[in-house]
Amino acid sequence: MSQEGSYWAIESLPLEQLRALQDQRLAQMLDRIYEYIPFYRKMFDEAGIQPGDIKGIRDLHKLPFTHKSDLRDNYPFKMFAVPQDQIARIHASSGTTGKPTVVGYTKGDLDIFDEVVARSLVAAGAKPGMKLHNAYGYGLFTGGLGMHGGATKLGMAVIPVSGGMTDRQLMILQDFRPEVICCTPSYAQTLAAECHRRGINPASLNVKYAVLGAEPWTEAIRQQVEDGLKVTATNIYGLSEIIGPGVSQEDFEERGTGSYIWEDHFYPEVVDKETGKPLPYGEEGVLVFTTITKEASPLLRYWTNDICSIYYDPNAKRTHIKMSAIKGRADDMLIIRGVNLFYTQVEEVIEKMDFLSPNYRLIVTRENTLDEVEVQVEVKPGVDPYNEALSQQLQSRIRGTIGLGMKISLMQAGMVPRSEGGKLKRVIDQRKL
Ligand code: DLL
Repeated sequence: MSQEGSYWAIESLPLEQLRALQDQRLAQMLDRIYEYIPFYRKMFDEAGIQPGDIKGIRDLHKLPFTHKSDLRDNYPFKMFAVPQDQIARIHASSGTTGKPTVVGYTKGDLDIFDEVVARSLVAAGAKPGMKLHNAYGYGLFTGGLGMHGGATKLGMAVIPVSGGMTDRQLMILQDFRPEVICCTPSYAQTLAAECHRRGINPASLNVKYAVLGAEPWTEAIRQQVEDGLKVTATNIYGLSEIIGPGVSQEDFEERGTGSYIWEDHFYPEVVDKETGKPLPYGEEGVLVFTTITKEASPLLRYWTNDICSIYYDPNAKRTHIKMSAIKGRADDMLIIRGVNLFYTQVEEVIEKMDFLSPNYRLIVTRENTLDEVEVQVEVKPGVDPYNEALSQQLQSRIRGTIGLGMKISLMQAGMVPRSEGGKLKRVIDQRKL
């Protein structure tokens, strides 16, 4: 069987067999973490539970969550479940405060990483023999090396460009003629805008597929990238703690219907943000993952803080569960004058107004005790940014849908900072400075 064929076998496994596989993998994982990770042994003992009491995935909800703070408390290597000499690679994700979160990989874990990224690339439209322009950063960040390994495994040629240096990226896109590009959605916007500015006809490039992730994005950004680079753009999701990119991926023929979670490796739950109770399929809450195959850094019920829903799609090609696009992170939620706000809500309003581009940012300030949000957003070419009526239109639409008054600053193209390659900061919260 070809490699793609063997992926298909697992991705189309009937649900009953998938559950049996998950149950078996979970049992082995629980035994391992109880035996080798003191943090988990203590957690089980304190809860009065033995690994054998958990009969399968259906009992997972009886166990406590693991939080990012637990990883920090066990910094750097105390959550590893294997001896140091079996560690083949170490990645780390830098938080906004304090020490980074450290993740170890055995050789076996790297094989899983390669496999899930290769499967994601196939779902995104890539094929062996194609070239991948990899503009995710190489380094401790999992994006660059993660995509690299998966593409190599699939039989692609990797161009390890890494992030930044847009001039060089454009030259490589033109001269090396890769069929697939991967980068953050905001950087794909930058590349599309630069092509336009320099008069490079995107149809003259050879790129057909864009695999975009590492930050939230919307259908408006998809449209902008697909039109601007003449590609089919899909969403790739992941986080270092669980493995890196390749935890879930959208199929290029099922765009907009959610991303498949590779649940033979990462078992997902969505739980209530306040109570931690599992929510029914389709309801929005915090995404939680249990890694059922990882050796070095296995995690039980890891609280990702990402907000989305999970559901089985009856029209899907594969049997695996899907997740909706991430709305934001629970800790990214802004509280403005008592109203909860995700920046993606403002983005959804912006994308419905045909005089605006999806290049925007929010500046949050506090005057005495009053929170203020300024929406800086670029108008489309040919639109007058000083047109008061347009500002007012946006302002009243935001007030009507979100329930908050915001200051509107319409801007000319190029005024809102662009991604230089990494994750783009859409919110500048000056209250915290
Ligand atoms: O961002 C891994 C990755 C690399 C994913 C390349 C996709 C592509 P971290 O740096 O640990 O890992 O950040 C993980 O980024 O919890 C989400 O909040 C956010 N995130 C990642 N992918 C998406 C996505 C990588 N497709 C954190 N949509 C996660 C929305 C995303 N948010």
